[in-house]
Amino acid sequence: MNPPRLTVRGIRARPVQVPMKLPLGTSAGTIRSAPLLLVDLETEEGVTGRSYLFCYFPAAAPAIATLLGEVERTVKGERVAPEELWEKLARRFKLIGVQGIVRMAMAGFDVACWDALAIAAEKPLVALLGGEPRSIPAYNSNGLGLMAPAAASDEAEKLLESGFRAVKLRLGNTTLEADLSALRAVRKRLPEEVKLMVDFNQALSPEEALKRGRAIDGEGVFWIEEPIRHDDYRGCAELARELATPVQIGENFSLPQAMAEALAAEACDYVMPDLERIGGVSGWRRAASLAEERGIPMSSHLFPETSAHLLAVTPTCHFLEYVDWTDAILAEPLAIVNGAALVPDRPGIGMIWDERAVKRYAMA
Ligand code: SMN
Ligand code: MG
Repeated sequence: MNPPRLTVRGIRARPVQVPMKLPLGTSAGTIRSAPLLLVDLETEEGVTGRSYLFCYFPAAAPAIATLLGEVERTVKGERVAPEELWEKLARRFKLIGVQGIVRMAMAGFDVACWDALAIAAEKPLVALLGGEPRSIPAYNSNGLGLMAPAAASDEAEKLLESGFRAVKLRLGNTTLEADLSALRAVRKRLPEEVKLMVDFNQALSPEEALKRGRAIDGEGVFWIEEPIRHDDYRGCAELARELATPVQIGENFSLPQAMAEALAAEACDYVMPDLERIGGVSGWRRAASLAEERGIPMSSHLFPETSAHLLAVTPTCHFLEYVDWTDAILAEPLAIVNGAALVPDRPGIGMIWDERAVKRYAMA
């Protein structure tokens, strides 16, 4: 890798709230529109790097934008060298802690740095990282929240329309019986070869998770995601040992260190780091090495545009989580063909904002 020389000029952060076609009902609450923070890294050389953050709550977007102001003050005039700038920012934020929304702001800046470097090199990000554009198996993670069995099975069938061969159902209803009815209705409606993942979003106690997990074993589920508190690695390890269905965790790994601890505890069968929590492209690359060392299949959480490039150079690449939330604000949204995401052969990550849409969805 011989990245071109670029200098940080400034960072622009714009909060938008993009409507979601299907609401996402999780055991921890329902999300009906996506609060995003669009990040533009401007360089003295005229190249702009882009990324976005998913803020979960609208109120978090302006808070993260404020933190990006502090990032800008810390790195203005510096050479765009993402790993070195991560270290510099980690020193700047040591007292408050590189966690939560501070870490998200740092990750958003890191991803924009990598995008700028790839654009300046006139290569897709995947090529800057030593790979080449290819297609990545994806599952459709839109919708399919907590809902009654009949509605869930109708929605699951619709999710296959664009050629997907895998979907994810959210569970964690008040009773095991309700979870089983939703699961069975969806499983019955889907062709046998279609993979069905389930996600509890940390809803269960370890005892309840063992009980529900055992009931789910044998129901044709591809993975059980976050059944219990995300950082109870001992509890996760027991579930991974006891259950026949693979246990998936990782969207809440905070930086590669947390993933290293989880893997050392044998907390899961699969991992799915999240770009803004693992530490951007720089954090992802370290996470991918950890997964490779242990031979653990690695998927992504949200951010399908950047994750597609990263999974293409991840040795244990498993599944891309596909959500369509950015379709409305991107000039060229991520393409899905036969249930796989196509890594675009454009410079950088390949995200150009549709400025009219950005204006339309600007947060009040
Ligand atoms: C999820 C929950 C909340 C927001 C986005 C995504 C979910 C997932 O855990 O894995 O898709
Ligand atoms: Mg999840």
